[in-house]
Amino acid sequence: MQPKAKFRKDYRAPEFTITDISLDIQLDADRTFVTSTLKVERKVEGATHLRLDGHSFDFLSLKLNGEPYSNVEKDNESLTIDVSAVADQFELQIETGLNPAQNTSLQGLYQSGDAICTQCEAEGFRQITYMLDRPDVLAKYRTKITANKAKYPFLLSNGNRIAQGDLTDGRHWVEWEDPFFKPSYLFALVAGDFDLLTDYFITKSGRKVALEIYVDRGNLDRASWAMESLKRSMKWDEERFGLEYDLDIYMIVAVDFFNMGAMENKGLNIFNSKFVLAKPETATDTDYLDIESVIAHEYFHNWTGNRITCRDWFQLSLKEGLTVFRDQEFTSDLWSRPAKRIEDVRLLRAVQFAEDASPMAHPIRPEKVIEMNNFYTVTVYEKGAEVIRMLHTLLGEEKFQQGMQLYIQENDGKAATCEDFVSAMERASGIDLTQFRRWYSQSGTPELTVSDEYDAARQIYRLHVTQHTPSTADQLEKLNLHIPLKVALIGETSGQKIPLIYQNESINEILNVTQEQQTFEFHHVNERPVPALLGDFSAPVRLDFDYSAEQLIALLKFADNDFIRWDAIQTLFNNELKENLARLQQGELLQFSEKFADALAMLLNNVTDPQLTALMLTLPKETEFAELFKNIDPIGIAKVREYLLESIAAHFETNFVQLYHINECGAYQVNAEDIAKRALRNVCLSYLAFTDRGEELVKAHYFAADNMTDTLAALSAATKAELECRDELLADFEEKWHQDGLVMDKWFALQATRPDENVLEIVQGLLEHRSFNINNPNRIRSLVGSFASQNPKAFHNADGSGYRFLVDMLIKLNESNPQVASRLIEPLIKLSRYDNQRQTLMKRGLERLKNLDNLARDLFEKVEKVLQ
Ligand code: B3K
Ligand code: ZN
Repeated sequence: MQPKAKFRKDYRAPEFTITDISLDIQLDADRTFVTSTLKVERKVEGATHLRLDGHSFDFLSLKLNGEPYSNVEKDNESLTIDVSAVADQFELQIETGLNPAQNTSLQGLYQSGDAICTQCEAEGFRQITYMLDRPDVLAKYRTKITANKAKYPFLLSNGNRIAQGDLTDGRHWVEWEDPFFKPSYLFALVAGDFDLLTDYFITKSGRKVALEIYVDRGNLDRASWAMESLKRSMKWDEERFGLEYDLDIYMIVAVDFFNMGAMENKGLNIFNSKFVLAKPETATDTDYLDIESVIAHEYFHNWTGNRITCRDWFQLSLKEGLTVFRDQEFTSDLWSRPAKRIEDVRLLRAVQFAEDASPMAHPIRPEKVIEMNNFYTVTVYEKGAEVIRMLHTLLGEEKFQQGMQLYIQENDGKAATCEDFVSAMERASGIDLTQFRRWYSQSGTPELTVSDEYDAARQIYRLHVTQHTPSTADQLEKLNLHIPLKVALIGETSGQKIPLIYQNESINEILNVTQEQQTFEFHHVNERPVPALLGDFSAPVRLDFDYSAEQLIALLKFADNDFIRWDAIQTLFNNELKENLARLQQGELLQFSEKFADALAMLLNNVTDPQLTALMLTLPKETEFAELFKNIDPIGIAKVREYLLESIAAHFETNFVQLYHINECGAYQVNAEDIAKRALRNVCLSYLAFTDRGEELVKAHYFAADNMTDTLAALSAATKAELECRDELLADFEEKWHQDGLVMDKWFALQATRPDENVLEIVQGLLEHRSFNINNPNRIRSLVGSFASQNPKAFHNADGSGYRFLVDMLIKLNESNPQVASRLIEPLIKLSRYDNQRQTLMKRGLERLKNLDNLARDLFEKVEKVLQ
């Protein structure tokens, strides 16, 4: 049977609802029994059949109003109960049996190490028991867990602990009650033995909230950063959004086996241990910041996600786009706003733009879904956050916050839609968002083509703006969007910022682009300006303006918007790459242009902001460069990129040495100043690795390091520059850390992205490594995922070996963990971007998958879309 698609337009309110759920869970890794007692209410008069979702368990019994009941029909994914003769309110009792230890899908109830935990979003609850498993059914939960006390001293669920006791047979039980109505996807349960870090937070209204972080035994020294991050998040949400936590307890549990980053279950977050555990020897600066932002993200969901949830899964961006926007703002307020913006834009351009150009293109509010797990995408999340950010730009902070208040007032305790949100913003601000709404229904990356014209005699400057959204796999026709375009004008010779004036009136720096073609006119422009376009990346679009190198250098020198300065150097990098790729393809010699060298020299000779300089000096990754082209030449890009690396290193060796020494830090500390210094120093190291002093310097850096940031920087520099010392360093690292999976993930990822010709062989060998485990998603992502998505040169080897390897892995994962498989397949479904020969080979791989007789719906949805 082929999996069937669901459409947004087919949404119907449920005919029945469930108001109370009482779960009695007899827990054991090999055999768990769940008794679920549901209070059901008929919502639509005359509704005769109640269809409950459920699969992958043994259905043991059903009672209706206390009596065994058999007037039911059961299929592979549901149980339909004939309730035609029953009153409008009734009670169901359902008994199921499960085997968590054998559940490798990591959805529903499963074993992670020695613990047992749940993952229910999006549709995992139905793997535990029969349920109206949809987000618009909100119920109150009471959960009693009984399990062996020695093996599972902690038994956790949502809400407040209301009772507990010991049994005589070595088991104990704990009962939890969650006073808030919630959808089934927010249900959680954890059982295990942990080290526990406790703390508390006093909310702005003076309530004391107990904070608890559960980690594997022996990891207590890695939990404090997460705790501090949580407290900072709680405080920030009170200050910036006026939102206060609502329960008396907030728990976070770190587990090693987890399909994603983390999960915002009410009062009981479950986290991938990668986003909790940190100490200087094991975590990099990036890890520290990532942990803080994921902790914040899940915490922020308590309001945007849990108190107000989604009516249906098509509305996912309602909670995800908004919550990503909130976590981005949190990080920007606490650290460097421009640095955060730049990182986010890099991700958007490299990954989201690529998604728009792929068979998986979809609007932030999808119209059609086969497997919901496939839609937790960069489009729904990051582009979704961009849409919220544009609203913020158009409304300003004050009106935006008024809109938030209204949205919360109207929707608290409900399952809402994206429209509910936009409508609140519209009414609170009085700004017409009719055209803006199209961002929710239209997929694809809009292109803004801009040209200019200067009338020196009349001191008039004009910007001609054209918008065009190319059609996407899911949608041929595109409409004009409302695009906020942030501009500044900078005097080409004076470097002065020119005020924006139209007919003697000051005008806003945000231009409203709404038509296919528009001209914006500026008066009293007394010298030829260089336009700084799309400041702060004010909209998720591709911008095309034909800047000369001189103009880009002027922006680099004079723009006061850091994003614009960074973007100017990006454009210089991009142009340098494009020109050289053309040379390479025509068999000409590669050249390092003087203009480009001038720009870099300017940058290197005026370092005032180490963090920004580090970002500006970072050469875009292969995958970022790839997005400049419709047809990607992976081998050519890798070659030219390496040529640029080497040329920059050779040209500026002295500067890099100098900066490397100036930016040395004392003992390791996680603070903005040191993070910035380390970032700059390690960028310098990455270039210096390609010079004659590389060998000595990198090795010394490695052995002098007192923290993972520096250790990894050295290891990475050695690997990328293929230094002689790299095998010694890699072996040293492996010996030291082979028992620590999270740390080894960094090592696996480096191995998978080695520039060596025989990297695939190495990767295949590592599948047998003592630290590798194919059932752990983190290990798979770092070894197999990094190879397929971060080593394009090897993955796209013309002999097709990279594709064959990935497909072999996917065939295995299709059975054990389809959700992870479906993430891993991404580079393969983007085949239309490559030459015919590669396309043929990629197609062959996809057909192998298609012909499997048990292809999971996750992979089916993607394979089907490509081969169509
Ligand atoms: N809401 C979860 C993601 C669930 C993914 C389900 N496949 C984490 C988050 O976005 O915060
Ligand atoms: Zn989220």
